[in-house]
Amino acid sequence: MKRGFPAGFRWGTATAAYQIEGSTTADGRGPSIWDTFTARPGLASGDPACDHYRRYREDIGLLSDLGVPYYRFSVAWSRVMPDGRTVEPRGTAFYDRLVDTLLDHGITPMVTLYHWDLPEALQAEGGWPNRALADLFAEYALTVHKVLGDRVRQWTTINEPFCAAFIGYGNGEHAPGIRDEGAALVAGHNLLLAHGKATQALRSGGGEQEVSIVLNFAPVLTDVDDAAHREAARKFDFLHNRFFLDPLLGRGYPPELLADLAHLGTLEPAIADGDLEIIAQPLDVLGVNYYAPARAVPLEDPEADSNCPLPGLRGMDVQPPRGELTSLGWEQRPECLTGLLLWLHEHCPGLPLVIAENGAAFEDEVVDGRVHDEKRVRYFAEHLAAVHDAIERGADVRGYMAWSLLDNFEWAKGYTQRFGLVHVDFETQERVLKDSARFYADVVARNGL
Ligand code: GCO
Repeated sequence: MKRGFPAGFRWGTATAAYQIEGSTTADGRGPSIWDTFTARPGLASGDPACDHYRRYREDIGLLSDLGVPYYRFSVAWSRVMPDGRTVEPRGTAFYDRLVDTLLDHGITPMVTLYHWDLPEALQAEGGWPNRALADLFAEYALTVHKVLGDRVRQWTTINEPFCAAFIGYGNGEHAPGIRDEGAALVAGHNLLLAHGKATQALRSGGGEQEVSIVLNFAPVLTDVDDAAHREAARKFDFLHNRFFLDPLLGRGYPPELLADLAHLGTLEPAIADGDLEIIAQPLDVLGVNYYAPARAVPLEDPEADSNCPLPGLRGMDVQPPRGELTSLGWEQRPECLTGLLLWLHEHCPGLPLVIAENGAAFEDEVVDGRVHDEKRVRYFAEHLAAVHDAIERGADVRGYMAWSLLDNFEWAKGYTQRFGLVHVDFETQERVLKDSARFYADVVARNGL
């Protein structure tokens, strides 16, 4: 073995409720914004997805066969509280069974409370641009903690607020499909506030727990090292990588970012007295999602809108990716993961990091019932080596969750993109381990590459 990971390194796989569960009307579940959004023409529905709501035992059996000791999953707010407020015991019972079954197999559950599936009833009240959702989210967090807190230690409040705010309410490519940049910025702030209040609620629930939030990062590359390119990269970097991180660390929004967004006129008025203190609750761990870098280029007209999810971030454009791409068209740059982890280590002193998602979509080759996915194996091998490099150079990385256990519902892309270690035939729901699953199981068993 060339690269050993630290003792106790947490190896896991990750999924999200709406991407795998299906059964969207079972046992009193209420509609979420993703049910409403995917009812639009041309979009695939998240039901049945992987039919995991009914097949969870089989899926946990797969996890157990693979010998991967941690499992990150999300709870659907609309199952636990169909209208966003009233508890549905059949919904909480599902997660109760799921956690028990994981523990029976010796697998440690890591719970994410929000992976984008807001109850539609709360969207009807304005969705995330409505500040009142922060308190409702804290009540939901406490409810789930009451049910699972005796067995679950690892809690993540929110997954990728960048996407929930800016892709959901900015460019509208994700649910709820709203294009209103000013509202998107307020949604971003309210998601942070919701995180802070939920963290307080979880801690008030007692017990020994580790609270985190999961952010998606995109290191920004430029072709030319001059002032204009550096400024274009700075703008995108601050929006993508620091809008959420800096307030969480107690530093507030970076002043340059506030200046970049000032003409939209909504973010600063949304910050009430005391908000930044609530947002800056101490974190035990930072969840890091990394898939690909971004490339930035300056626009000559400083007033020109950008092509990023928040067009009002003026004067820069995101350039097309380069090199051999994944099937989603994402650039493969493992060295950017090393750089990101080292930067986070410096930027967030004393905060342990866990990679909460990393993985790639490629087409699988199915031959005689075996599923070959050489490109995914290579992607994982290179990115794990990149994580190892970062650890060797001092980054405090405590774990790695492969995205994803199963091929699943890839949001606006429906079922066209396969990210799984396990191949799912969406006609028959048959699961078959891919070569990447065997590769990953081997890494986990040896705690190294
Ligand atoms: C995330 C995503 C996952 C996606 C994955 C690939 O947390 O980033 O929400 O749900 O499936 O990122 O796009």
